[in-house]
Amino acid sequence: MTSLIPPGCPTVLTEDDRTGTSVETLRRAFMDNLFFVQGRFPEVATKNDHYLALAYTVRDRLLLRWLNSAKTYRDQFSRTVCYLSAEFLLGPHLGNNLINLGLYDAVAEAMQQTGLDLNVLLDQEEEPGLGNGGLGRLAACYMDSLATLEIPAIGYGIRYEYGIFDQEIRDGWQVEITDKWLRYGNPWEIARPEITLPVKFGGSTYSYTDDQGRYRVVWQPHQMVQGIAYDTPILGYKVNTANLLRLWRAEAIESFDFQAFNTGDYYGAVNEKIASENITKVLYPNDEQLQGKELRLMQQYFLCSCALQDMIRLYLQCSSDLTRFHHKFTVQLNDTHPAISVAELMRLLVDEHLLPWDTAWDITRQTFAYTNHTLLPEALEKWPLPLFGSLLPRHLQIIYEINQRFLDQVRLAYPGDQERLARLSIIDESECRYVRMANLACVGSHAINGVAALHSELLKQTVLRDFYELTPEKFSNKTNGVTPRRWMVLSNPGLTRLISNHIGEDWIKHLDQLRRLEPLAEDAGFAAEWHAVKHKNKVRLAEYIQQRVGISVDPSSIFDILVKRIHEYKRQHLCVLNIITLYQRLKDHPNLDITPHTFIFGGKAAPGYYKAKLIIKLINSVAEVVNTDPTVADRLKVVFLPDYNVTCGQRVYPAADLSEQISTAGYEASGTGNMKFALNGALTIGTLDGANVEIREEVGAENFFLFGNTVEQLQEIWRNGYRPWEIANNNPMLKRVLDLISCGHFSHGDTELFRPIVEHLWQNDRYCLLADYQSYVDCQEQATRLYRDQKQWVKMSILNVARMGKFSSDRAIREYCEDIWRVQPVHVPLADTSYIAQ
Ligand code: 7GP
Repeated sequence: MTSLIPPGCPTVLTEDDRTGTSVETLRRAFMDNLFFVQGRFPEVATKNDHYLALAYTVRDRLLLRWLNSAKTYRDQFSRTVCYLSAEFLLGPHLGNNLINLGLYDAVAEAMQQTGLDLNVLLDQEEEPGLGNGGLGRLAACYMDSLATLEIPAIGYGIRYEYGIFDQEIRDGWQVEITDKWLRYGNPWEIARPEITLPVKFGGSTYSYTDDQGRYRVVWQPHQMVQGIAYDTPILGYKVNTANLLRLWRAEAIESFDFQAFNTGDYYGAVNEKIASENITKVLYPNDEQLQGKELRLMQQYFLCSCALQDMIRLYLQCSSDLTRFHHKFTVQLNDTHPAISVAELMRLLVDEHLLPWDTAWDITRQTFAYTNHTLLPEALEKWPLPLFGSLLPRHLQIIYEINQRFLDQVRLAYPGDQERLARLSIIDESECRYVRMANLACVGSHAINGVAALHSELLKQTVLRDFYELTPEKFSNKTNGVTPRRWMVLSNPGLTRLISNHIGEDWIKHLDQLRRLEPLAEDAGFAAEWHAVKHKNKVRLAEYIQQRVGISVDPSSIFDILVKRIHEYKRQHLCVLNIITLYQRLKDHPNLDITPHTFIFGGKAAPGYYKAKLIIKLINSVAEVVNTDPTVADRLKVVFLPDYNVTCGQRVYPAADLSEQISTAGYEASGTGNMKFALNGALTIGTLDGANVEIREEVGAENFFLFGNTVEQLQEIWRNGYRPWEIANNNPMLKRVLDLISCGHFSHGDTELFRPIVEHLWQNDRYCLLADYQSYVDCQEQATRLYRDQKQWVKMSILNVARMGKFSSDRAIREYCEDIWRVQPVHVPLADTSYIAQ
């Protein structure tokens, strides 16, 4: 067994204040940290002091596991997964770490003995919002599963000083506020100022032949910055494995400052420093839309260069033979944001470590694998050649070389097929010239995957078709999953307790075990408890809504929830069309007997995405009218929860009855919110899009509210010439709904405000809302009618949860490990702590 204990040390376990787990030890450690770390005595300590003292208490227990993991991996030179991602949307650490350490109840008790409420302390944590949405949150779920499955892994990312903006709603509009998440410090990270790596930008290259006759290229940069590592331990669930999340911050290189300073240009020096540090200042708040900004490319390259240099540094600590680099590391590219890695690894191996091109190329291709997360053409990254070449001149040369060799192979495979050659080329030669990052990722990887079965199929048929035809063996599907630790155990303790009382706790690590709930779907007593848990969660959300936005909602109404980034393809406005339809019906028939209905929305719009912001305004405008109309008499309520983030998700998923997954078929790559809802007992109303298809397969068609056109049907509609205006003119209710928006009913008479939305629906309707409208309204009606039969509803809810086992991120990670990464678990023994205690 690996041990941190030197030979000869006594091996008696003692409960010490940094590692012990009894209530008494935890309480004492907390007081100790309050005093000696926070420098406070109890009478003057603030909530934040309490939170930090507790965070440090928990961190000590993490560090023990982290050091043991690091030591084990180093001793064994373990094969390691590196997950490269521009985003990690982690959510708050404290609660999750308590769950994974198995210390939640003990700590709650220790706090209570100190006169504190753990929930209040949990609420103090600023969440690290280092991501936009699905892609960043997936990275966080995968880090949790990697550690839980005892897979050696490092997550490499960027330590943005400002994460995703905080959203405020003023007069119904989104207002963005900078997210100063580091303001009160971050107890979960450890700065590693001794791990700094240089990153170059700009300048030019020259070549020469060295004294051994080798062709060498030297890159003389215009600017240099350094990346500083900040490490956060990511602990698995009830294992000793704690993996590393290493985020990089950019800083000016000291010597550069001094140079300018010595020549008297003090302000110039400071400016240089500021420019360097800007690289990691802020997360780009665009979701699924490319913003071709130079600073963004700098961020991407900065991350990749730091990560790859760090891997090589770690490798060389144990071996000098870089030709086996890919045996030690396997690197997953989380979409194309880190795709520049392909050229950077080539540069490092060829220019700096003097490997022959072919050897380096072999290593590179065997190192990388690429996950695609979207089919939206506006999200496919491409960089204008002049921008790329001025920032990364050496990489452009390398990409040309890669491309030339690649296209030679294509020519052999498809003689004379110039069009195919142009489509496969890494360089887009049409009009302006661009570097296509998806092409670079495909050429430089040994594996390529989509994130749900349908998405992976569509990838092969559309955006990556030529690559699929060329190298079909590289392609596979890895349907997304979510971690049941954060998304059930932490956020829904009531449901967790109920499930565990009946089938034990194994399901938390083996989510398939939820199947054992199936027989209980017929058990009246169990169903009553199930219903009670949901109701309690709804009461809690209702209280939060009241406190946050001042709207009172009835917990016995159906909670129908749509939370995700705001995007036209996700069709929040389709949900609004249904709300207005219901409203219109009530106006027509004030005594209509409808199921009381609470619609809850949440989500951020990219700050530059005007239509998405207008959709938020529309939701809030409709809410204002509907919530106060006496005819409605509280039977319909519409709520927009501001600042939807991980923390808010944890409140929302457990309280949902109906989960809205209503994107246009073929546009949502997978979705993961759909999984979080269903795992918390919500039924889904959805289209055959992304992972909805597989969720429906698993839970059974009879337990899923399906509506809308399929991908094939939509293709047919467009082929025949889609005419949304005909649909509207032929559907009196739909026409009235659209007219009601247009005539200013929800905008105090302003007939211009929502024109961009309504006009687009009439004339173009790219996302086919009108084509799916009637089917959606009918399906909504069917769902809300069924909700009145609570017995049936609860049964369907139980069956949904029982059959959702597939959607654990543990399953997804196992598939990546077997098919792509070829990596095995490494058990981490917990070294005796008496050595540390002495
Ligand atoms: C999202 C997809 O929209 C979502 O369907 C999927 O579940 C998630 O990734 C995780 O795979 N995509 C993004 O968040 C994104 O930014 C652009 O994609 C690259």
